[in-house]
Amino acid sequence: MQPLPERRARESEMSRMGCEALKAKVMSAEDAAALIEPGSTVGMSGFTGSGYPKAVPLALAARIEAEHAAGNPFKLRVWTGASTGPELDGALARCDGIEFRLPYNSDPIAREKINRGEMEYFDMHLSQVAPMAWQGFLGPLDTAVVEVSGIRPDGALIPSSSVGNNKTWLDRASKVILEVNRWQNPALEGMHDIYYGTALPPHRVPIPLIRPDDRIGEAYFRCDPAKIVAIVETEAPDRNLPFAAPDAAALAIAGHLLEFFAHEVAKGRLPAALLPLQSGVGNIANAVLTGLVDGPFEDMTSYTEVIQDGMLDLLDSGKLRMASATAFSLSPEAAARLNADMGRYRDRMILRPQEISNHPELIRRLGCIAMNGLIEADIYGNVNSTHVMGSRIQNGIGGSGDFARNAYVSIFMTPSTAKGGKISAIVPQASHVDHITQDVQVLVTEQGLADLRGLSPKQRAEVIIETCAHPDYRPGLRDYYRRARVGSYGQQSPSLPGEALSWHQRFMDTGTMRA
Ligand code: 0RQ
Repeated sequence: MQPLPERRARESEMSRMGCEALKAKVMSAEDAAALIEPGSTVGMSGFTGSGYPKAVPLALAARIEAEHAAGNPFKLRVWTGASTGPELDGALARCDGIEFRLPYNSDPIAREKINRGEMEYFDMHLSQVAPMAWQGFLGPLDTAVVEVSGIRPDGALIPSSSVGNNKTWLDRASKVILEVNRWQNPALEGMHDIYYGTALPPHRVPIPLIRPDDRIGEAYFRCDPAKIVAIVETEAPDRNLPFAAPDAAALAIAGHLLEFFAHEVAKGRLPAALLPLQSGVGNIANAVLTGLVDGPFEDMTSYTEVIQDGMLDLLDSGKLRMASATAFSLSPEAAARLNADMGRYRDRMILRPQEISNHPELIRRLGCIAMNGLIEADIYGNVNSTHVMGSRIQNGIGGSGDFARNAYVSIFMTPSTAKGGKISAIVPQASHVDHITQDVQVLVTEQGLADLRGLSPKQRAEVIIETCAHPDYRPGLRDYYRRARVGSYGQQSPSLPGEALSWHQRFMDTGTMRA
Protein backbone atom coordinates (compact mmCIF):
# COMPACT_ATOMS: atom_id res chain seq x y z
CA MET A 1 0.00 0.00 0.00
CA GLN A 2 1.41 3.45 -0.93
CA PRO A 3 1.88 6.03 1.85
CA LEU A 4 -1.17 8.30 2.11
CA PRO A 5 0.22 11.51 0.53
CA GLU A 6 1.52 9.60 -2.49
CA ARG A 7 -1.73 7.71 -2.84
CA ARG A 8 -3.71 10.95 -2.66
CA ALA A 9 -1.42 12.52 -5.25
CA ARG A 10 -1.81 9.50 -7.54
CA GLU A 11 -5.59 9.46 -7.12
CA SER A 12 -5.88 13.14 -7.86
CA GLU A 13 -3.62 12.76 -10.88
CA MET A 14 -5.80 9.99 -12.26
CA SER A 15 -9.01 11.87 -11.59
CA ARG A 16 -7.85 14.82 -13.73
CA MET A 17 -8.81 12.93 -16.89
CA GLY A 18 -11.94 11.28 -15.65
CA CYS A 19 -13.72 11.05 -19.01
CA GLU A 20 -12.87 7.79 -20.81
CA ALA A 21 -14.39 8.95 -24.09
CA LEU A 22 -12.01 11.91 -24.28
CA LYS A 23 -8.80 10.04 -23.53
CA ALA A 24 -8.25 9.30 -27.23
CA LYS A 25 -7.83 13.06 -27.79
CA VAL A 26 -4.74 13.34 -25.58
CA MET A 27 -1.70 14.45 -27.59
CA SER A 28 1.48 16.51 -27.37
CA ALA A 29 1.42 20.31 -27.24
CA GLU A 30 3.20 20.37 -30.63
CA ASP A 31 0.50 18.22 -32.27
CA ALA A 32 -2.22 20.35 -30.69
CA ALA A 33 -0.54 23.59 -31.83
CA ALA A 34 -0.40 22.21 -35.38
CA LEU A 35 -4.23 22.19 -35.40
CA ILE A 36 -4.39 26.00 -35.18
CA GLU A 37 -4.78 27.62 -38.60
CA PRO A 38 -2.42 30.47 -39.60
CA GLY A 39 -4.25 33.80 -39.48
CA SER A 40 -7.07 32.44 -37.33
CA THR A 41 -8.54 33.81 -34.10
CA VAL A 42 -7.67 32.00 -30.89
CA GLY A 43 -9.47 32.53 -27.58
CA MET A 44 -7.08 31.67 -24.76
CA SER A 45 -7.84 31.23 -21.07
CA GLY A 46 -5.93 33.28 -18.54
CA PHE A 47 -6.50 36.24 -16.29
CA THR A 48 -3.46 37.91 -14.72
CA GLY A 49 -0.85 35.16 -14.24
CA SER A 50 -3.46 32.49 -13.51
CA GLY A 51 -5.13 29.74 -15.44
CA TYR A 52 -3.55 30.47 -18.83
CA PRO A 53 -2.48 27.60 -21.12
CA LYS A 54 1.20 26.93 -20.55
CA ALA A 55 2.21 24.41 -23.23
CA VAL A 56 0.25 25.01 -26.46
CA PRO A 57 1.15 28.74 -26.81
CA LEU A 58 4.86 27.87 -26.40
CA ALA A 59 4.56 25.12 -29.01
CA LEU A 60 2.68 27.55 -31.24
CA ALA A 61 5.46 30.14 -30.85
CA ALA A 62 8.06 27.50 -31.81
CA ARG A 63 5.97 26.61 -34.87
CA ILE A 64 5.65 30.28 -35.88
CA GLU A 65 9.41 30.74 -35.52
CA ALA A 66 10.10 27.68 -37.65
CA GLU A 67 7.63 28.85 -40.33
CA HIS A 68 9.19 32.30 -40.21
CA ALA A 69 12.64 30.80 -40.83
CA ALA A 70 11.19 28.78 -43.72
CA GLY A 71 9.80 31.95 -45.30
CA ASN A 72 6.15 31.32 -44.35
CA PRO A 73 5.55 33.73 -41.45
CA PHE A 74 2.07 33.88 -39.99
CA LYS A 75 0.28 35.67 -37.19
CA LEU A 76 -2.82 35.08 -35.10
CA ARG A 77 -5.57 37.13 -33.53
CA VAL A 78 -5.44 36.46 -29.80
CA TRP A 79 -8.27 36.99 -27.29
CA THR A 80 -7.81 36.32 -23.58
CA GLY A 81 -9.46 37.10 -20.24
CA ALA A 82 -6.92 39.75 -19.25
CA SER A 83 -3.14 39.68 -18.96
CA THR A 84 -1.53 36.23 -18.95
CA GLY A 85 1.95 34.79 -18.39
CA PRO A 86 5.23 34.93 -20.29
CA GLU A 87 4.57 31.50 -21.85
CA LEU A 88 1.59 33.00 -23.68
CA ASP A 89 1.79 36.73 -24.39
CA GLY A 90 5.56 36.92 -24.01
CA ALA A 91 6.30 33.91 -26.22
CA LEU A 92 3.81 34.82 -28.96
CA ALA A 93 4.82 38.49 -29.00
CA ARG A 94 8.52 37.65 -29.11
CA CYS A 95 8.11 35.62 -32.30
CA ASP A 96 5.90 38.30 -33.89
CA GLY A 97 2.98 35.89 -33.79
CA ILE A 98 0.24 38.29 -32.68
CA GLU A 99 -1.47 40.46 -35.26
CA PHE A 100 -4.28 41.67 -32.97
CA ARG A 101 -4.87 41.26 -29.26
CA LEU A 102 -7.66 41.95 -26.75
CA PRO A 103 -8.48 42.88 -24.00
CA TYR A 104 -5.83 43.68 -21.29
CA ASN A 105 -2.08 43.27 -21.54
CA SER A 106 0.72 43.76 -19.06
CA ASP A 107 3.40 41.69 -20.78
CA PRO A 108 6.49 43.87 -21.39
CA ILE A 109 7.38 42.34 -24.78
CA ALA A 110 3.81 42.72 -26.08
CA ARG A 111 3.73 46.27 -24.64
CA GLU A 112 6.84 47.18 -26.64
CA LYS A 113 5.37 45.74 -29.85
CA ILE A 114 2.13 47.64 -29.32
CA ASN A 115 3.97 50.90 -28.65
CA ARG A 116 6.15 50.42 -31.72
CA GLY A 117 2.99 50.02 -33.80
CA GLU A 118 3.71 46.38 -34.62
CA MET A 119 0.69 44.86 -32.91
CA GLU A 120 -2.95 45.99 -32.91
CA TYR A 121 -4.39 46.14 -29.41
CA PHE A 122 -8.08 46.61 -28.60
CA ASP A 123 -8.16 47.78 -24.99
CA MET A 124 -11.74 47.32 -23.79
CA HIS A 125 -13.83 47.11 -20.62
CA LEU A 126 -13.42 43.57 -19.32
CA SER A 127 -17.15 43.13 -18.69
CA GLN A 128 -17.83 43.80 -22.37
CA VAL A 129 -15.60 41.17 -23.94
CA ALA A 130 -18.02 38.24 -23.68
CA PRO A 131 -21.13 40.21 -24.70
CA MET A 132 -19.27 41.75 -27.65
CA ALA A 133 -18.09 38.30 -28.76
CA TRP A 134 -21.70 37.08 -28.64
CA GLN A 135 -22.97 40.15 -30.45
CA GLY A 136 -20.60 39.21 -33.27
CA PHE A 137 -18.67 42.50 -33.34
CA LEU A 138 -15.34 40.77 -32.81
CA GLY A 139 -15.70 38.31 -35.68
CA PRO A 140 -15.70 34.51 -35.51
CA LEU A 141 -13.66 32.58 -32.95
CA ASP A 142 -11.86 29.67 -34.56
CA THR A 143 -10.12 27.90 -31.67
CA ALA A 144 -10.37 28.00 -27.90
CA VAL A 145 -7.28 27.00 -25.91
CA VAL A 146 -8.38 26.67 -22.31
CA GLU A 147 -6.61 25.42 -19.20
CA VAL A 148 -8.78 23.34 -16.87
CA SER A 149 -7.87 21.58 -13.65
CA GLY A 150 -9.65 18.37 -14.61
CA ILE A 151 -12.30 16.64 -16.70
CA ARG A 152 -15.11 14.79 -14.95
CA PRO A 153 -16.42 11.40 -16.08
CA ASP A 154 -19.46 13.09 -17.66
CA GLY A 155 -17.20 15.42 -19.69
CA ALA A 156 -17.85 18.52 -17.56
CA LEU A 157 -14.72 20.68 -17.26
CA ILE A 158 -13.37 21.66 -13.85
CA PRO A 159 -12.18 25.27 -14.15
CA SER A 160 -8.71 26.34 -13.19
CA SER A 161 -7.34 29.25 -11.14
CA SER A 162 -9.04 31.82 -13.35
CA VAL A 163 -12.40 31.79 -15.13
CA GLY A 164 -12.14 34.90 -17.32
CA ASN A 165 -13.92 34.46 -20.66
CA ASN A 166 -13.55 30.67 -20.81
CA LYS A 167 -17.26 29.95 -20.84
CA THR A 168 -17.67 32.19 -23.87
CA TRP A 169 -14.60 30.84 -25.68
CA LEU A 170 -15.77 27.23 -25.15
CA ASP A 171 -19.25 28.10 -26.43
CA ARG A 172 -18.22 30.26 -29.38
CA ALA A 173 -15.15 28.48 -30.77
CA SER A 174 -15.46 26.06 -33.67
CA LYS A 175 -12.86 23.79 -32.06
CA VAL A 176 -11.48 23.42 -28.58
CA ILE A 177 -8.02 22.49 -27.26
CA LEU A 178 -7.86 21.76 -23.55
CA GLU A 179 -4.82 21.85 -21.30
CA VAL A 180 -5.39 19.74 -18.20
CA ASN A 181 -2.94 21.11 -15.63
CA ARG A 182 -2.11 18.70 -12.81
CA TRP A 183 -0.28 21.49 -10.97
CA GLN A 184 -3.63 23.07 -10.17
CA ASN A 185 -5.03 22.01 -6.84
CA PRO A 186 -7.79 19.37 -7.15
CA ALA A 187 -9.56 21.10 -4.26
CA LEU A 188 -10.39 23.95 -6.67
CA GLU A 189 -13.35 21.78 -7.70
CA GLY A 190 -16.49 23.34 -6.32
CA MET A 191 -15.10 26.86 -5.94
CA HIS A 192 -16.40 28.16 -9.26
CA ASP A 193 -19.81 29.56 -10.14
CA ILE A 194 -20.38 29.54 -13.91
CA TYR A 195 -23.55 31.40 -14.81
CA TYR A 196 -25.25 30.30 -18.03
CA GLY A 197 -28.19 32.71 -17.88
CA THR A 198 -26.83 35.64 -19.87
CA ALA A 199 -28.56 36.51 -23.14
CA LEU A 200 -28.52 39.23 -25.74
CA PRO A 201 -31.13 42.00 -25.90
CA PRO A 202 -34.09 41.84 -26.19
CA HIS A 203 -33.98 38.59 -24.20
CA ARG A 204 -31.89 39.76 -21.25
CA VAL A 205 -33.28 39.21 -17.77
CA PRO A 206 -32.01 40.42 -14.38
CA ILE A 207 -29.01 38.49 -13.07
CA PRO A 208 -30.21 36.85 -9.83
CA LEU A 209 -27.23 37.79 -7.67
CA ILE A 210 -28.20 39.84 -4.63
CA ARG A 211 -25.23 39.29 -2.28
CA PRO A 212 -21.53 38.76 -3.08
CA ASP A 213 -21.68 35.18 -1.73
CA ASP A 214 -24.68 34.11 -3.84
CA ARG A 215 -24.06 31.16 -6.13
CA ILE A 216 -26.20 31.45 -9.24
CA GLY A 217 -24.61 28.97 -11.65
CA GLU A 218 -22.76 25.69 -11.96
CA ALA A 219 -19.38 24.49 -10.70
CA TYR A 220 -18.26 23.34 -14.18
CA PHE A 221 -17.96 24.45 -17.79
CA ARG A 222 -20.13 22.70 -20.32
CA CYS A 223 -18.42 21.83 -23.58
CA ASP A 224 -19.67 19.90 -26.59
CA PRO A 225 -17.24 16.92 -26.71
CA ALA A 226 -17.48 16.86 -30.51
CA LYS A 227 -15.67 20.22 -30.59
CA ILE A 228 -12.72 19.02 -28.51
CA VAL A 229 -9.91 18.30 -30.96
CA ALA A 230 -7.00 17.95 -28.54
CA ILE A 231 -6.20 17.50 -24.88
CA VAL A 232 -2.73 18.29 -23.59
CA GLU A 233 -1.67 17.28 -20.11
CA THR A 234 0.57 19.74 -18.27
CA GLU A 235 2.05 20.20 -14.84
CA ALA A 236 3.18 23.82 -14.73
CA PRO A 237 2.71 26.57 -12.14
CA ASP A 238 0.83 29.81 -12.58
CA ARG A 239 3.21 32.73 -12.75
CA ASN A 240 2.35 35.86 -10.87
CA LEU A 241 4.91 38.36 -9.70
CA PRO A 242 5.63 38.99 -6.04
CA PHE A 243 4.28 42.21 -4.54
CA ALA A 244 6.71 44.81 -3.21
CA ALA A 245 6.60 45.43 0.54
CA PRO A 246 4.44 48.54 1.05
CA ASP A 247 6.58 51.70 1.03
CA ALA A 248 5.87 54.90 2.95
CA ALA A 249 3.59 56.26 0.21
CA ALA A 250 1.52 53.05 0.08
CA LEU A 251 1.18 53.00 3.87
CA ALA A 252 0.12 56.66 3.91
CA ILE A 253 -2.49 56.04 1.20
CA ALA A 254 -3.82 53.04 3.13
CA GLY A 255 -3.98 55.20 6.28
CA HIS A 256 -5.97 57.97 4.53
CA LEU A 257 -8.41 55.42 3.17
CA LEU A 258 -8.97 53.74 6.51
CA GLU A 259 -9.68 57.14 8.04
CA PHE A 260 -12.10 57.92 5.20
CA PHE A 261 -13.97 54.64 5.68
CA ALA A 262 -14.25 55.23 9.44
CA HIS A 263 -15.59 58.74 8.74
CA GLU A 264 -18.17 57.41 6.28
CA VAL A 265 -19.31 54.77 8.79
CA ALA A 266 -19.61 57.44 11.50
CA LYS A 267 -21.71 59.58 9.11
CA GLY A 268 -23.98 56.60 8.38
CA ARG A 269 -23.02 56.57 4.70
CA LEU A 270 -21.33 53.17 4.91
CA PRO A 271 -22.34 50.18 7.06
CA ALA A 272 -19.93 49.02 9.79
CA ALA A 273 -18.86 46.06 7.61
CA LEU A 274 -18.33 48.52 4.72
CA LEU A 275 -19.66 47.45 1.29
CA PRO A 276 -18.19 44.81 -1.04
CA LEU A 277 -14.61 45.81 -1.82
CA GLN A 278 -13.14 45.92 -5.31
CA SER A 279 -9.41 46.30 -5.40
CA GLY A 280 -7.40 46.99 -8.55
CA VAL A 281 -4.02 45.71 -9.61
CA GLY A 282 -0.62 46.76 -8.29
CA ASN A 283 1.29 47.29 -5.10
CA ILE A 284 -0.74 50.21 -3.75
CA ALA A 285 -4.03 48.30 -4.02
CA ASN A 286 -2.42 45.34 -2.30
CA ALA A 287 -1.06 47.57 0.48
CA VAL A 288 -4.53 49.03 1.14
CA LEU A 289 -5.96 45.54 1.59
CA THR A 290 -3.14 44.65 3.95
CA GLY A 291 -3.88 47.90 5.85
CA LEU A 292 -7.46 46.76 6.40
CA VAL A 293 -6.14 43.76 8.35
CA ASP A 294 -5.29 46.13 11.20
CA GLY A 295 -8.37 48.30 10.69
CA PRO A 296 -11.57 48.26 12.77
CA PHE A 297 -13.87 46.77 10.12
CA GLU A 298 -15.22 43.23 10.58
CA ASP A 299 -17.31 40.86 8.51
CA MET A 300 -16.28 42.50 5.24
CA THR A 301 -16.95 41.04 1.80
CA SER A 302 -15.30 41.52 -1.53
CA TYR A 303 -16.78 41.58 -5.03
CA THR A 304 -13.82 42.13 -7.25
CA GLU A 305 -11.84 40.93 -10.20
CA VAL A 306 -8.69 39.43 -8.75
CA ILE A 307 -7.80 37.97 -5.37
CA GLN A 308 -4.34 39.27 -4.42
CA ASP A 309 -2.12 38.55 -1.43
CA GLY A 310 -3.74 41.29 0.63
CA MET A 311 -7.16 39.69 0.13
CA LEU A 312 -5.79 36.38 1.40
CA ASP A 313 -4.33 38.17 4.43
CA LEU A 314 -7.74 39.70 5.07
CA LEU A 315 -9.43 36.29 4.85
CA ASP A 316 -6.83 34.83 7.22
CA SER A 317 -7.37 37.64 9.69
CA GLY A 318 -11.07 36.76 9.84
CA LYS A 319 -11.98 40.35 8.91
CA LEU A 320 -13.04 39.40 5.39
CA ARG A 321 -15.93 36.93 5.38
CA MET A 322 -15.70 35.97 1.70
CA ALA A 323 -14.23 37.04 -1.63
CA SER A 324 -15.79 36.81 -5.09
CA ALA A 325 -13.56 37.34 -8.15
CA THR A 326 -12.72 35.90 -11.55
CA ALA A 327 -9.06 34.97 -10.87
CA PHE A 328 -6.25 34.65 -8.41
CA SER A 329 -3.39 37.11 -8.73
CA LEU A 330 -1.16 35.82 -5.96
CA SER A 331 2.58 36.00 -5.40
CA PRO A 332 4.30 32.59 -5.49
CA GLU A 333 4.40 32.55 -1.66
CA ALA A 334 0.69 33.35 -1.32
CA ALA A 335 -0.17 30.78 -4.04
CA ALA A 336 1.69 28.14 -2.00
CA ARG A 337 -0.26 29.24 1.11
CA LEU A 338 -3.56 28.96 -0.75
CA ASN A 339 -2.67 25.58 -2.26
CA ALA A 340 -1.66 24.16 1.11
CA ASP A 341 -5.10 24.91 2.51
CA MET A 342 -7.38 25.13 -0.53
CA GLY A 343 -10.13 23.03 1.04
CA ARG A 344 -10.59 25.61 3.79
CA TYR A 345 -10.35 28.67 1.52
CA ARG A 346 -12.71 27.15 -1.05
CA ASP A 347 -15.77 27.73 1.09
CA ARG A 348 -15.01 31.42 1.35
CA MET A 349 -14.08 32.17 -2.25
CA ILE A 350 -16.03 32.14 -5.51
CA LEU A 351 -14.52 32.46 -8.98
CA ARG A 352 -16.96 33.61 -11.69
CA PRO A 353 -16.86 34.51 -15.40
CA GLN A 354 -15.52 38.05 -15.83
CA GLU A 355 -18.75 39.23 -17.41
CA ILE A 356 -20.32 38.49 -13.98
CA SER A 357 -17.45 39.56 -11.68
CA ASN A 358 -17.39 42.90 -13.53
CA HIS A 359 -21.06 43.22 -14.44
CA PRO A 360 -22.28 46.84 -14.20
CA GLU A 361 -25.75 45.72 -13.02
CA LEU A 362 -24.22 43.74 -10.14
CA ILE A 363 -21.60 46.34 -9.18
CA ARG A 364 -24.33 48.97 -8.98
CA ARG A 365 -26.72 46.67 -7.06
CA LEU A 366 -24.10 45.54 -4.53
CA GLY A 367 -22.74 49.07 -4.07
CA CYS A 368 -19.09 48.15 -4.42
CA ILE A 369 -16.30 50.29 -3.05
CA ALA A 370 -13.99 50.56 -6.07
CA MET A 371 -10.28 51.23 -5.46
CA ASN A 372 -8.06 51.53 -8.53
CA GLY A 373 -4.65 52.85 -9.47
CA LEU A 374 -3.84 55.55 -12.03
CA ILE A 375 -1.07 57.04 -14.11
CA GLU A 376 -2.19 60.65 -13.80
CA ALA A 377 -5.19 62.66 -12.69
CA ASP A 378 -5.88 66.22 -13.67
CA ILE A 379 -6.98 69.01 -11.37
CA TYR A 380 -10.62 68.37 -12.34
CA GLY A 381 -10.40 64.69 -11.45
CA ASN A 382 -10.24 63.17 -14.92
CA VAL A 383 -8.14 60.03 -14.65
CA ASN A 384 -5.68 58.50 -17.08
CA SER A 385 -5.09 54.83 -16.19
CA THR A 386 -3.52 53.67 -19.39
CA HIS A 387 -1.40 56.03 -21.52
CA VAL A 388 1.93 57.59 -20.53
CA MET A 389 2.24 61.02 -22.20
CA GLY A 390 -1.11 60.39 -23.87
CA SER A 391 0.14 57.89 -26.42
CA ARG A 392 2.21 55.10 -24.87
CA ILE A 393 0.11 52.27 -23.44
CA GLN A 394 1.15 50.95 -20.03
CA ASN A 395 -1.36 48.08 -19.45
CA GLY A 396 -4.97 48.83 -20.26
CA ILE A 397 -8.25 49.92 -18.70
CA GLY A 398 -8.92 46.39 -17.41
CA GLY A 399 -11.89 46.33 -15.09
CA SER A 400 -11.33 49.79 -13.70
CA GLY A 401 -14.02 51.33 -15.93
CA ASP A 402 -16.59 48.64 -15.11
CA PHE A 403 -16.17 49.38 -11.42
CA ALA A 404 -15.51 53.14 -11.44
CA ARG A 405 -18.68 54.02 -13.35
CA ASN A 406 -20.96 51.77 -11.31
CA ALA A 407 -19.51 51.71 -7.79
CA TYR A 408 -21.16 53.14 -4.67
CA VAL A 409 -17.98 55.10 -4.22
CA SER A 410 -15.25 55.23 -6.84
CA ILE A 411 -11.77 55.79 -5.41
CA PHE A 412 -8.55 56.32 -7.37
CA MET A 413 -5.21 56.16 -5.61
CA THR A 414 -1.61 56.89 -6.55
CA PRO A 415 1.64 58.21 -5.17
CA SER A 416 1.66 61.96 -5.93
CA THR A 417 4.77 61.60 -8.09
CA ALA A 418 6.26 58.99 -10.43
CA LYS A 419 9.82 58.22 -11.56
CA GLY A 420 11.49 59.16 -8.32
CA GLY A 421 9.67 62.48 -8.00
CA LYS A 422 10.44 63.74 -11.53
CA ILE A 423 6.83 63.52 -12.69
CA SER A 424 3.74 64.83 -10.94
CA ALA A 425 0.80 62.43 -10.99
CA ILE A 426 -1.47 65.48 -10.66
CA VAL A 427 -1.42 67.51 -13.87
CA PRO A 428 -3.33 70.48 -15.34
CA GLN A 429 -4.99 68.35 -18.00
CA ALA A 430 -4.81 64.57 -18.33
CA SER A 431 -2.95 63.61 -21.51
CA HIS A 432 -5.52 60.81 -22.02
CA VAL A 433 -8.80 60.18 -20.19
CA ASP A 434 -10.11 56.75 -19.19
CA HIS A 435 -12.34 57.85 -16.30
CA ILE A 436 -14.20 61.10 -16.64
CA THR A 437 -14.52 63.40 -13.66
CA GLN A 438 -18.05 62.10 -12.91
CA ASP A 439 -16.63 58.59 -12.36
CA VAL A 440 -13.92 59.73 -9.96
CA GLN A 441 -15.38 60.49 -6.55
CA VAL A 442 -12.38 60.21 -4.28
CA LEU A 443 -8.74 60.86 -5.15
CA VAL A 444 -6.04 59.85 -2.72
CA THR A 445 -2.25 60.23 -2.71
CA GLU A 446 0.20 59.94 0.18
CA GLN A 447 -0.36 63.70 0.61
CA GLY A 448 -4.03 63.36 1.42
CA LEU A 449 -7.53 62.31 0.38
CA ALA A 450 -9.82 64.54 -1.65
CA ASP A 451 -13.53 63.76 -1.34
CA LEU A 452 -14.81 65.19 -4.62
CA ARG A 453 -18.45 64.17 -4.27
CA GLY A 454 -20.77 67.10 -4.78
CA LEU A 455 -18.04 69.51 -5.88
CA SER A 456 -18.07 71.61 -9.07
CA PRO A 457 -15.01 71.49 -11.35
CA LYS A 458 -13.44 74.66 -9.89
CA GLN A 459 -14.04 73.45 -6.33
CA ARG A 460 -12.46 70.12 -7.30
CA ALA A 461 -9.39 71.82 -8.75
CA GLU A 462 -8.69 73.72 -5.54
CA VAL A 463 -9.15 70.63 -3.34
CA ILE A 464 -7.05 68.37 -5.57
CA ILE A 465 -4.13 70.81 -5.84
CA GLU A 466 -4.05 71.56 -2.12
CA THR A 467 -4.76 68.00 -0.89
CA CYS A 468 -3.32 65.52 -3.38
CA ALA A 469 -0.49 67.21 -5.32
CA HIS A 470 3.07 66.94 -4.08
CA PRO A 471 4.21 70.22 -2.44
CA ASP A 472 6.98 70.59 -5.05
CA TYR A 473 4.38 70.75 -7.81
CA ARG A 474 1.71 72.83 -6.07
CA PRO A 475 3.14 76.25 -7.07
CA GLY A 476 3.17 75.25 -10.76
CA LEU A 477 -0.37 73.89 -10.61
CA ARG A 478 -1.67 76.94 -8.70
CA ASP A 479 -0.03 79.24 -11.23
CA TYR A 480 -1.62 77.35 -14.13
CA TYR A 481 -5.04 77.37 -12.49
CA ARG A 482 -4.82 81.09 -11.62
CA ARG A 483 -4.02 82.00 -15.22
CA ALA A 484 -6.71 79.64 -16.54
CA ARG A 485 -9.23 81.49 -14.35
CA VAL A 486 -8.39 84.57 -16.43
CA GLY A 487 -7.47 83.34 -19.87
CA SER A 488 -9.69 80.29 -20.43
CA TYR A 489 -12.34 80.33 -23.16
CA GLY A 490 -14.95 79.26 -20.59
CA GLN A 491 -15.01 79.24 -16.81
CA GLN A 492 -16.80 75.95 -16.10
CA SER A 493 -13.56 73.90 -16.27
CA PRO A 494 -10.92 76.61 -16.86
CA SER A 495 -8.10 75.37 -19.04
CA LEU A 496 -5.27 76.54 -21.28
CA PRO A 497 -4.96 73.52 -23.61
CA GLY A 498 -1.69 74.49 -25.31
CA GLU A 499 0.00 75.10 -22.00
CA ALA A 500 -1.38 71.91 -20.44
CA LEU A 501 0.25 69.90 -23.19
CA SER A 502 3.57 71.68 -22.76
CA TRP A 503 3.45 70.62 -19.08
CA HIS A 504 3.83 67.04 -20.34
CA GLN A 505 6.38 68.04 -22.98
CA ARG A 506 8.57 69.56 -20.28
CA PHE A 507 9.41 66.09 -18.93
CA MET A 508 10.46 64.92 -22.36
CA ASP A 509 12.67 68.02 -22.83
CA THR A 510 14.28 68.33 -19.40
CA GLY A 511 13.66 65.01 -17.64
CA THR A 512 11.58 66.64 -14.92
CA MET A 513 8.31 68.54 -14.63
CA ARG A 514 9.67 70.80 -11.92
CA ALA A 515 10.06 74.44 -12.97
O1 0RQ B 1 6.66 52.14 -14.79
O2 0RQ B 1 7.74 50.10 -13.98
O3 0RQ B 1 8.66 51.37 -15.95
O4 0RQ B 1 8.81 52.33 -13.64
O5 0RQ B 1 3.82 53.21 -14.72
O6 0RQ B 1 3.36 52.24 -12.11
O7 0RQ B 1 3.88 52.96 -9.82
O8 0RQ B 1 4.30 50.53 -10.50
O9 0RQ B 1 1.97 51.53 -10.17
O10 0RQ B 1 1.61 49.00 -10.27
O11 0RQ B 1 0.03 50.62 -9.12
O12 0RQ B 1 0.20 50.54 -11.62
C1 0RQ B 1 -2.23 52.63 -13.45
C2 0RQ B 1 -0.44 51.19 -14.37
C3 0RQ B 1 -0.55 51.68 -11.91
C4 0RQ B 1 -2.24 50.16 -12.91
C5 0RQ B 1 -1.37 51.42 -13.18
C6 0RQ B 1 4.76 54.27 -14.56
C7 0RQ B 1 5.62 53.82 -13.40
C8 0RQ B 1 5.78 52.35 -13.71
C9 0RQ B 1 3.46 51.37 -13.18
P1 0RQ B 1 8.09 51.44 -14.57
P2 0RQ B 1 3.48 51.76 -10.59
P3 0RQ B 1 0.96 50.32 -10.22
C10 0RQ B 1 -8.77 45.97 -12.13
C11 0RQ B 1 -8.16 47.27 -12.13
C12 0RQ B 1 -5.39 50.02 -15.08
C13 0RQ B 1 -6.13 48.71 -14.89
C14 0RQ B 1 -6.89 48.65 -13.62
C15 0RQ B 1 -3.13 49.80 -14.09
C16 0RQ B 1 4.40 51.99 -14.25
O13 0RQ B 1 -3.04 50.40 -11.79
O14 0RQ B 1 -2.70 49.17 -15.02
O15 0RQ B 1 -7.03 49.59 -12.88
N1 0RQ B 1 -4.42 50.25 -14.03
N2 0RQ B 1 -7.42 47.49 -13.36
O16 0RQ B 1 6.86 54.50 -13.36
C17 0RQ B 1 4.89 58.27 -16.38
C18 0RQ B 1 3.28 58.90 -14.81
C19 0RQ B 1 3.34 57.57 -14.29
C20 0RQ B 1 4.19 56.66 -14.90
C21 0RQ B 1 3.15 55.68 -13.25
N3 0RQ B 1 2.48 59.83 -14.28
N4 0RQ B 1 4.07 59.19 -15.86
N5 0RQ B 1 4.97 57.00 -15.95
N6 0RQ B 1 4.05 55.51 -14.22
N7 0RQ B 1 2.71 56.95 -13.28
C22 0RQ B 1 -7.78 44.79 -12.28
C23 0RQ B 1 -7.64 44.31 -13.72
O17 0RQ B 1 -8.15 44.88 -14.60
C24 0RQ B 1 -6.84 43.06 -13.99
